Amino acid sequence: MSSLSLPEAPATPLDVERIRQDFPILRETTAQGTPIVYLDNAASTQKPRQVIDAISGHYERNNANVHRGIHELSNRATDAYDHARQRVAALLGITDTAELIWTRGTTEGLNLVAYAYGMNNLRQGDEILLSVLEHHSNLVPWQLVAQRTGARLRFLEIDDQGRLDLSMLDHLLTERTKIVSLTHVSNALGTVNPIREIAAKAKAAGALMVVDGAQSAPHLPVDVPSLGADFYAFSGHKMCGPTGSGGLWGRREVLEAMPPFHGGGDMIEWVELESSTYAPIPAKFEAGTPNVAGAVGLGAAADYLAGLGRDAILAHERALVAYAVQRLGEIEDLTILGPRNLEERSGVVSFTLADIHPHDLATILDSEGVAIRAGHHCTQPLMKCLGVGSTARASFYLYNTPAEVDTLVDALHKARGLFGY
Ligand code: C6P
Repeated sequence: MSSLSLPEAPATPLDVERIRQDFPILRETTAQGTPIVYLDNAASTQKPRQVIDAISGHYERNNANVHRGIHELSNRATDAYDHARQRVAALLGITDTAELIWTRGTTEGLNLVAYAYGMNNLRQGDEILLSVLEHHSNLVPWQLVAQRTGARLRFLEIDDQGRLDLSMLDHLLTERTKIVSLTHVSNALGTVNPIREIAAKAKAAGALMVVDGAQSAPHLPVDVPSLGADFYAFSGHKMCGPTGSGGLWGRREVLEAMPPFHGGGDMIEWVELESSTYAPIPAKFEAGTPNVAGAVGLGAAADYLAGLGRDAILAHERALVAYAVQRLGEIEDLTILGPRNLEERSGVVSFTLADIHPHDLATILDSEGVAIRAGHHCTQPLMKCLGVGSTARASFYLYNTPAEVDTLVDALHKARGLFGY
């Protein structure tokens, strides 16, 4: 068995065995009684007891609509809702909490910017600079803006390790560039982009900088305002929070100058039959009854991550990825995509194994209790660039262990055998 000759497990600053006790779902097994090894964290992370309790506690003790009622429960719900915003803002280094707008996740945050800003400010001849690394959520909204306004989409390309070709910035960033919208971390390859450096160049060119933070907020100790961008979108469910929760940070001046995205209750100051004035930010962008329990759960998730320590989480993931890359490297015919320098990647390891279709690999791994994602990862243009239809992707988080990496590797050896390699 490979366990006889395993490399030494990496040192981690986290007490992972204790942390795992916080996550009830990690005790789940398959129908055959095999422990489930959850390595699909880039898609969605699991939730600790603290988050689950915060949500059920909200419904058990504080549930009512917010900002409307003058009664005990509405006041409690409003306090919890506002407190959650402060907790999430604190985690991300946001000092002006009005700059943090609740959304359903990254997709909604990026659409908010595309519609409320892009549709209203761009015109024929303007350019939007994206990259071939982008998730569909940071492509399709801009395609819609371009189709409607006549703006043109331009793209940064990547090198053979999936890193952005920053030399292209010199000729792609011009006075025509009105928006630069890039992912901080690639969900398909794990590449960490030098956002601060790019944002500085975008600003110098007079463009607005938008950051897709879906894969950075959960994993990196991000201090959002200091990235130098104008917008940063993230998803709660990828950082121990509930599905349907998330946020968009925007620079106050830009948010105040922008028209609303959705119209309805709670986002107004005064309404006449023919026109309205709007509430100050963030309410201006939060029409309708919000996802109060989602915000409360995300607030609890922010406290949980802050309690573990953002640097410690990153160090743990880095150690785990280094171990995974080393162990996966032992498997013949396995190719790891993305940056070779581990400092340039996050907790995502995308790979192909011989000519086994990634969906077949994922199915065999699933029969061994190992959950990975296989497919195009909502990055079809990137897959085309890489010359692959799809990849298999293992993605790690704060509760994963080196032993789980070993289980992944054993399952891949088994898959290889089943395919006659
Ligand atoms: N990526 C993955 O398995 P939502 O769905 O709104 O929470 O996040 C969208 C999104 C945007 N940008 C990046 C970089 C992302 O990784 C994601 C979500 C998941 O990779 C689901 S496709």
